[in-house]
Amino acid sequence: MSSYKLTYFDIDGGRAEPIRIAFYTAGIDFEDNRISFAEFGEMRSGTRFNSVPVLEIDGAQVTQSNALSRYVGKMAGLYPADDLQALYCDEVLGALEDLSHYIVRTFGLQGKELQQAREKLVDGWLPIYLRGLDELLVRGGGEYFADNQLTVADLKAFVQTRWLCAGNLDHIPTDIVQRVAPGLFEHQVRIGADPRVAAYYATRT
Ligand SMILES: N[C@@H](CCC(=O)N[C@@H](CS)C(=O)NCC(=O)O)C(=O)O
Repeated sequence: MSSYKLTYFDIDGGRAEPIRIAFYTAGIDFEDNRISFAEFGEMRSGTRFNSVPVLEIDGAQVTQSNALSRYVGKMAGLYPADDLQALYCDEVLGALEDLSHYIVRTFGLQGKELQQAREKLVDGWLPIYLRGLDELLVRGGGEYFADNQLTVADLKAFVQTRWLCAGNLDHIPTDIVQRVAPGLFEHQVRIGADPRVAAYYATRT
């Protein structure tokens, strides 16, 4: 049995969250190494791409959150065996990653500059991605993005839309998902209530 150590920020969200939920669902023990931003600063240059999450498998570092979600997702039964359904799942993972990049680009901005950058997102990339994801959900049958069952694509969408709704991002209205992509908002509520996801969060309280 391999040993797993997942290093990421000490937040219940972000790029590592679907990986954590997938490990939990698979019933696989892993070291959930939660670090502070200061600790990340100290270890940053020791990571392969100066970023987290990093998964150490028997001591060897592997990076790239979507690849890690797929890897652990397969062990958890949260990744489609069918190639077309896997493609659908990957499309969602990739789109969500692109959307993260647009949002993260506004980090570090202050005052008017931040407001303008965020308003531009609200009028531009955010509705484009939210509507697109809503359409992909319809393609999947309305409940899940792929495979007619919970996959890591649902987990990543849940984590990201919950973040958008949480009110932590100044100048991004907390009702944007509900307003622009109602199906995606309902999906967030449904995935949060999934017994596997709810059981994971019960361990966090
Ligand atoms: N493509 C990478 C992106 C990783 C990434 O950008 N991680 C952020 C945290 S969520 C990070 O470590 N940023 C540090 C930095 O940019 O200095 C992945 O999906 O894992």
